[in-house]
Amino acid sequence: MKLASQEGLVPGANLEEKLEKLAAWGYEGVEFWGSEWLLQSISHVRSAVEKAGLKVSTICAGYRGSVLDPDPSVRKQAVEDIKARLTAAAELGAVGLIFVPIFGGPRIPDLSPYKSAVELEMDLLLVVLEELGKHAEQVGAYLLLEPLNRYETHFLRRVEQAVEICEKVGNPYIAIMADFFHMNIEEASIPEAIRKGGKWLKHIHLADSNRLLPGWGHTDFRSGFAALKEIGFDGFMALECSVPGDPNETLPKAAQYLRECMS
Ligand code: LER
Ligand code: MN
Repeated sequence: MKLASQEGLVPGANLEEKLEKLAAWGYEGVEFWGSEWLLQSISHVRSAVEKAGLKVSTICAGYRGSVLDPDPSVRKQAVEDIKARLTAAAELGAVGLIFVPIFGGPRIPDLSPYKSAVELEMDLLLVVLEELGKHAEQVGAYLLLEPLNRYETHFLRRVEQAVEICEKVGNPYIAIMADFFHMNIEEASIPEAIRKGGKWLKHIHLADSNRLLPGWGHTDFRSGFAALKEIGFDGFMALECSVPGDPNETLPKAAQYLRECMS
């Protein structure tokens, strides 16, 4: 298990300074937001990351549109943007692209008694994932389904549901990332959710119960990390949270705390 942080959490005048600090504090990877800037800066980012002795763990979202929108042009935009970010992830040597199927409520109408909005969304998602999975496989980067919590989505909230989707699609490049903050709200047991995620789990987001840095809330990271060890997870766990206090002190302290929880 390797520690990473989202780039936006790290203080510094430029990318090089941020990466240098992360490496000095004991982080091994960095996660980038999937911005247009990132897509235009592949070689700069690759050399800066290499120079710091880090790896790009993942690209987090950043695509426009939505694959579950009723407007075909909005869906097309999402599919094109997601493919571009999967390609960028492969070029950066990252594990893959983090993908949330839909934020908020349904946008597709309820057609019951034929099919409810959620049933229609699931049908549509499976078709879209087949196409995205082919691209992911071709470039060699995972598309990582991220379950959120009930306050952020009506749709995909538990790791077990994501496993069902992966099994239905049947392409190993459609996989899962689990976020401790969302699991803390939605899962009856975080270790059990991780065990169910098993081989499909390729990335982790770290935040405590209050979405502050790990160690500033009451989530039990030890039992979660023990379950990750049990399933043989050897990927990155990236910080995605608010950083209290002076990040120059609290980011290294969080890394130390997380290493203690892993041992
Ligand atoms: C949103 O709450 C979240 O956890 C992000 O990783 C989604 O891109
Ligand atoms: Mn997350």
